[in-house]
Amino acid sequence: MSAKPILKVLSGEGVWPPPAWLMRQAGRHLPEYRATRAQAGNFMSLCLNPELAAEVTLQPVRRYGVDAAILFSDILIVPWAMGQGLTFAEGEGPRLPPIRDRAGLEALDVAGAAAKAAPIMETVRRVRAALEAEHPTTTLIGFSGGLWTVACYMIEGKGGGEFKQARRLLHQDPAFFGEILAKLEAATLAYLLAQAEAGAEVLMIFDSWAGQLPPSAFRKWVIEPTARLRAALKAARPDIPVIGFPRLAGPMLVEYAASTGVQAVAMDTAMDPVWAAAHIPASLALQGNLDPEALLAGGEALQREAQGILAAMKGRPFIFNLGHGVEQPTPPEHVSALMRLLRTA
Ligand code: 1CP
Repeated sequence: MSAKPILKVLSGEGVWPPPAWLMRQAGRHLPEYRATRAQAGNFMSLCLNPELAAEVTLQPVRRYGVDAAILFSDILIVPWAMGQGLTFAEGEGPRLPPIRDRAGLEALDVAGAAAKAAPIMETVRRVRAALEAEHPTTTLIGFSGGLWTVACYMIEGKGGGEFKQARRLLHQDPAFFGEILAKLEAATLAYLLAQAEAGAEVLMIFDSWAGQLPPSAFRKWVIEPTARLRAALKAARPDIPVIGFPRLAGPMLVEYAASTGVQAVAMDTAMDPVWAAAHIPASLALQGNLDPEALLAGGEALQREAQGILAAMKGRPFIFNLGHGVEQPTPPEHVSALMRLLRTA
């Protein structure tokens, strides 16, 4: 049996107080992150610099003693590795040349993606070695985007909106949409397996825009591809648990949990943890779901919201987290206060 609390929870064991980590724990709320990012230049050069990316991955582990390190990278590295252009304009989020026709689809190079993603795997190796040496109970989480969510950016060319082009395309030309997803699926599977080979102990699938879809499309473009990905991962690496995050799935979370084969589902901020505890079988772990704004606010709001989640999750396998990423203006002392509260839960 593993001595790592997160691996225990993901094997179905209840651990209390629950282990904890935070989405976007490595990022702009940390002064040490801002310093390292300035050294790297821009966000992409930070992601592709194994020394600096490993450093920022480890920063929240050192500062807060969180139970997981999540690889510092981005879900859009996979389309980038397939040859789709990707830039992060300061303060504007990602920009990609949108795929709207066959030429865009055919330009995607699945076979070449592994070589381009090689620096990310070097980051994984470095982080894992550092954890084994200095933080032996901390789990290394690798990740990818969910296929639907990454396709949203590939088709739309940017974030920030409602992904209407992507949503239109899947209804208007499901065959073409399916071809984009098939290439993305092959590249994503190889990318996740490479992370596992390099030392990731858990894989998380971020389907941040799952909640944009009606139930029929949710089944076809979120549940089915996630189940295929999960089955293929399991065939190659039965030892690696998977956390699924179909953000804003609402009641579709139940079907997602039952049909994808993941070991844990991550609850978004809007999910009622009491409802989730009643509807998701206790054989699966839950993760989440403190409002990042309550963490930013701190004080009474933080204590109250965190206690409510703990009360709902007590007695089942659970990993404490946020319902979405840490907000940039969050004072690091609030994160430290949250960790103190959790350690004495
Ligand atoms: O300038 C900067 O520092 C860039 C900000 C940033 C960071 C810190 C981006 C751009 N990506 C990341 C890192 C990142 N992204 C991680 C690292 C590990 C950690 O959690 O600490 C992870 C897991 C992601 C995943 C990611 N990227 C998601 C899924 C999770 C979520 O937040 O919903 C999504 C949707 C993205 C796309 C993306 N990348 C970056 C931005 C600003 C966005 C969102 C764009 C939009 O609003 O649509």
